[in-house]
This record gives sequence, structure tokens and C-alpha cells, in this order.
Amino acid sequence: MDTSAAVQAAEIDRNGFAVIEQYISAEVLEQGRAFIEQQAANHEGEYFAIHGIEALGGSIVAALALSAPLKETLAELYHLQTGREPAATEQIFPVIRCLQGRNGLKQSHFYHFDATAVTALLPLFIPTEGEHCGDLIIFPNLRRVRFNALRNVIEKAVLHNTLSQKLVAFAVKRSWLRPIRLKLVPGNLYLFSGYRSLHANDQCDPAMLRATALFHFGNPHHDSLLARLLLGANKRRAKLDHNGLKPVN
Ligand SMILES: O=C(O)CCC(=O)C(=O)O
Ligand SMILES: [Fe+2]
Repeated sequence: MDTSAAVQAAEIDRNGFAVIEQYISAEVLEQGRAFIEQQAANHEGEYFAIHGIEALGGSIVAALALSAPLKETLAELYHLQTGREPAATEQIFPVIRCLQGRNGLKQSHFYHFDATAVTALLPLFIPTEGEHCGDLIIFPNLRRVRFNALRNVIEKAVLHNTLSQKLVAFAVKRSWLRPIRLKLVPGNLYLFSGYRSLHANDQCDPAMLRATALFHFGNPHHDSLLARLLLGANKRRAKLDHNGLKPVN
């Protein structure tokens, strides 16, 4: 077994996250930033996200999503967390999110569980000035990975609806709840169980850019029609298949 994955899995269970410092070199970070800057120029200072390997084609984020070492780490974490092997066809689903402008504020404190068991977050641009710098906020490991799709859907309906999201955001902003707040450092890789942990990002100054790459891996409900119909809205909106690739026409 990969011992570093075992250590990371134990840290995720105990502390809610694990971090690999300087996961990418300064040079690769610069390439990632250049890609973000190019994309940001097309979005007039407002929030945008790009989903899937094809849409991210040629970028360093797509290259990481296709890299064997990252896939091995995430597959091992999936195995350690769920006791099962991921589906043989499972691929990493990459996303970049760029918060800026007023719309960026609306995308903050948007508490959710991910569809996939393992989430790796690679910050590319993080504001360093001001009261709010877009910290990652995590309520770690609130639930177990469910292999029963119906149970997952019911749990999500209870924990994960507009009202509960607003309540959680309200309570966090008033410090009534004290989740983990991670000050993100560009180039580090943050690992957590997005499926088990309610999470969101804190807001940041609308004049600043906050850009993160997300690598989602291991959908426990990959073979469930029910889950496909009711969940995975992001991918449906982006007209991508489960693995983030354009379906063949
Ligand atoms: O950008 C972030 O800090 C978190 C984004 C996230 O949780 C997601 O895209 O699933
Ligand atoms: Fe997430």
C-alpha cells in the first residue's frame, strides 16, 4: 500500500483534511496562473468556472487531471475511505473556479457536499490582503460515504437544501458555528472528503481574483440511474458525461 496515502487518509479522518505542500513547482504554478489570466480576460471581471478535461484542454489543470501519480493518490484515498475500489473507468473530474466581482460574492458560503468521495483542491490565486481572503471552510466528515443512492439523495435533501445552506452561511458569518478555516497557499494541494464534509469558500474582496483548481474523484453512485438523474447538476449543465468528457455524438 502507498504509505503516504495511508497517512493522508488518517489525517483526513482525524483533522478533516491533509495537505501536500508545494505539490507543483513555481514554474508549473506560473503556467496555471497564465491560463487563469487568459480565461479571466474573457469574463469581464466576473465569476466563472470551467468544467471537465476537454474544456480545460491543454492547460496544466487538464494535464494534472490526466497524471498517473495524482490519480493513484486519489484512487488510494478512495479505497481507504470507502473500502472499495473505484470503477475501472473512473477518471478525475477537474474544475477551475474563479471568484471575482459581485457574482463571486454570490458563489461564496455556498455550502455543499461533493458528488465524489475524494476532493483535491489546488489554489492558484488567493488574495492576501483584506479581512476575507476566500478561505476554504470545512465541516469535516459529517456523514459516511453512502453506497445506497436513495439514502444519499434523502440525506442531501435534508442537509443540503437552499434553506439549510442559508442557515449555515448565516451561522458561520456570525461565528455561531466554528468550522475549519483553511488559509490557502497557492501551489499546495489540499485533500479532503468532499462527499462527507459540508464545505464552501469564504468571500473575498470583489476587486481581487481567487482561483482554485478542483480535482474530484470517485463517485460512489457511478452506476446509479437515480443518482444520475437527481444529482450531478454541474455536469449536466456543462453537457458532460460522468467523467467530465463530452459524450461522443
Ligand atoms: O473553490 C473552493 O474553494 C471550493 C470549491 C468546491 O468545493 C467545489 O467546486 O466543489
Ligand atoms: Fe465542493
